[in-house]
Amino acid sequence: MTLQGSERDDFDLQMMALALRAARLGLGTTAPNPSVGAVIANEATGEVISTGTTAPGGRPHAEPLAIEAAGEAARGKTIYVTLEPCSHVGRTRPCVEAVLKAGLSRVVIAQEDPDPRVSGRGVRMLREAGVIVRKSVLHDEARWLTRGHIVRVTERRPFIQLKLALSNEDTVPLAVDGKPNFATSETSRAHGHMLRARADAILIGAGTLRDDDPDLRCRLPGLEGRSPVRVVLAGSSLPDPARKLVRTATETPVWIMTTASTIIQDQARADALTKAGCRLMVIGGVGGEPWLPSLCEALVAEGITRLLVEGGPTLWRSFAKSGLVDEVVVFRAGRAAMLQETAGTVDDINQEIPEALRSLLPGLTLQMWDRRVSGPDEMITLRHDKPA
Ligand code: AOF
Ligand code: ZN
Repeated sequence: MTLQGSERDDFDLQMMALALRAARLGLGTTAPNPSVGAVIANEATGEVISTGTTAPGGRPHAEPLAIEAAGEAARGKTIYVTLEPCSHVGRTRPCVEAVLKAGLSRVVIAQEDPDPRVSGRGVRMLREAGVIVRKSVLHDEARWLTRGHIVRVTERRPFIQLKLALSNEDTVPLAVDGKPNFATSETSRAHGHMLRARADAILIGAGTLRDDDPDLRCRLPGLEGRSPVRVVLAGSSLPDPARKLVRTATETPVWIMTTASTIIQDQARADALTKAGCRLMVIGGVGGEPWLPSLCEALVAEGITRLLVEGGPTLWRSFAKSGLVDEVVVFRAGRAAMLQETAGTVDDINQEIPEALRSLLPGLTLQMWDRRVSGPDEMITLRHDKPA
């Protein structure tokens, strides 16, 4: 028995949803490669045979891992992949070759790979070899999940996610006596740490470094190894070497991005920071301030595909004004009770974007994507998506 028509479409959707879950597991671990998910399944029986996620560091790719796990059982079956299988010879043989060798008879993909080395060639090679290929299953979701890779290739910038924590009056909590003033709950902070785990790099401005003296590592139990590179954007002056971040630079990397003139002004401090294990990186500036497109270029050149911008307001505003924002995650302290119960859907009332975001993120047209309870707080995800 083989599934036909709408039954097969449903099965394809279910399997692609599973592949997307597999891909999500690798976010923040595969840069500069995208995290891809693959599932091998038997359409006739509905059995899931194996799954694969791009390995840490980006190789092996997802498909050969799923194929290896399936062994001979892959023959004649279907593979679901969140990105078109690659056709180029990289550090290993192309995934298309592995798919053909395994005898898979059908390939379902969510999206084509914009990498110029692939870009539709993977699909063509499979079809020429007689494999049935179905495209664009759960395309939009996959596109968002893989956005870091897409914008790296097409725009020379990483996926940019802003994280904001606001007090119950929707103001930015100020640091008190050099300690961050946490407005949001433990639950929201755990969510925040999850965002860190899924990022390749985390960025703060010099002001936040001075006022909060943050650590910026992922401290979720079991995910301590998932701390991203910590990047400080230092405008007019270099950070104080006594900061916590600098003192832990040999454990988790710290990159200080600044302009050439800022380094020249304080060469002694630049030397002290380098000696402490920080990496000083020169980026272009405009009117004495670092230029964000130059920061993006420097990050992409280092293989960063997903950037989490944690603070503070000056930095959020600069990113918003430059239109360099993909997603905004806002934690609003103590607001859970005000959230309308909508059984998982975002209704008209909940579509309203908090007024405070207008001044914090000027010029951005954001779309409400998700709104939920986070302990006593509210967690909102907004997206800034240009038409593809
Ligand atoms: C796949 N499956 O799991 C991933 C893919 O440097 P390489 O040789 O590893 O190739 C990297 C490119 O491969 C990357 O730019 C992207 O186009 C693709 N990633 N492809 O078939 C995977 N991660
Ligand atoms: Zn591949």
